Amino acid sequence: MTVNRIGASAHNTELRHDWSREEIRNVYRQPLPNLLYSAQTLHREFHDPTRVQFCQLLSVKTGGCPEDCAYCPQSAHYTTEVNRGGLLPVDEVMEFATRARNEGATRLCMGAAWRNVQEGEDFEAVLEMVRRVSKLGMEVCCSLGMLNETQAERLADAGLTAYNHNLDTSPEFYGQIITTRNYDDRLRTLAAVRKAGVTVCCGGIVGLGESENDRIGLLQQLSALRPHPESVPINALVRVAGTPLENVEGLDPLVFVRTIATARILMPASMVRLSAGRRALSREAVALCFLAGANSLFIGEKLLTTPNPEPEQDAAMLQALGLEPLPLR
Ligand code: SAM
Ligand code: DTB
Ligand code: SF4
Repeated sequence: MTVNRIGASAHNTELRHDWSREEIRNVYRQPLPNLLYSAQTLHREFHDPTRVQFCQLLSVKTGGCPEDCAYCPQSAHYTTEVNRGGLLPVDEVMEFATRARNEGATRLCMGAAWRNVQEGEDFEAVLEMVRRVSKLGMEVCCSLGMLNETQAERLADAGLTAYNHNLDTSPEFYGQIITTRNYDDRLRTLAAVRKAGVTVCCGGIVGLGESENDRIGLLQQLSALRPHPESVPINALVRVAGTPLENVEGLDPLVFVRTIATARILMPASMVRLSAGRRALSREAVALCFLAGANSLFIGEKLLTTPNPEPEQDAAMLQALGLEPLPLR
């Protein structure tokens, strides 16, 4: 990395948006030591490898979702243990956000089990949540389903840092996981977010029963976005009883590591987030994810509706790995 006179860093590696599946396959399939070496090299060019950003999730509206995403415990199409709820009161969200900030989180992600954003009381309340959380000095991310340009602009005006909307998997496997909306719907929402000047948080899920080619297809789609999503969450499927994917074969942790390393190589400047599914990974597998270039994790007892590792266990893990929280920029 070179540093110019005003202190801004100029990177030698040019960001590419034209990776072909063939090229990505060659990256992904390398012997693991070579894959991790390239991922580490790029990681170090753009990021401090000893720092990880702590994010915290909050489900502000849980369950009863009209979409049929096969992985999701919040879909109304399946019978799961998730209880439906209305929108959380703004004060409750603020209490949660303040606690999260005190525990080291610098980003709060609020999720709602909606197909899409609709104008009205609930959206006004979400805008108020965004305004108030951003005043705490935290990055604020929302994941509220599809939205249009006007709604994206209103979120931007409220102070939203990022909007999370995942492509989840390859275009050709997508239809086997979700039938109630298509890939183009997702891309349209991402374009509206980008146009409003909100940063994009977009990634996917590994372990859905997809093929290697589907993981490569997802990574190709993500890397073709211009600019790259600033934030790329890589989730390992949390298999939830009652969903169609409850009995899908368990994910090989090294497949997860390879996916993260390839994401890091294709999108070196982005935050690559080790997202859902950490509970099923050993401490050593998580260490490999960080070596592969992940630089963020979710802290706290819960993800949206499913458990996350215990905070004490996470603290011990980070201590053993010598990783420090990334302070607010
Ligand atoms: N309803 C909104 C949407 O789908 O855009 C926002 C919330 S939704 C829960 C956000 C993301 O969580 C999904 O796109 C999916 O990638 C991830 N997700 C949901 N259930 C999951 C599970 N069981 N395991 C891993 N990731 C999951
Ligand atoms: C993302 O990619 N992962 C987060 C966030 N975006 C909203 C959600 C994970 C949800 C895991 C299942 C649950 O707890 O309900
Ligand atoms: Fe609804 Fe989002 Fe779950 Fe799909 S992932 S069922 S859109 S909450």
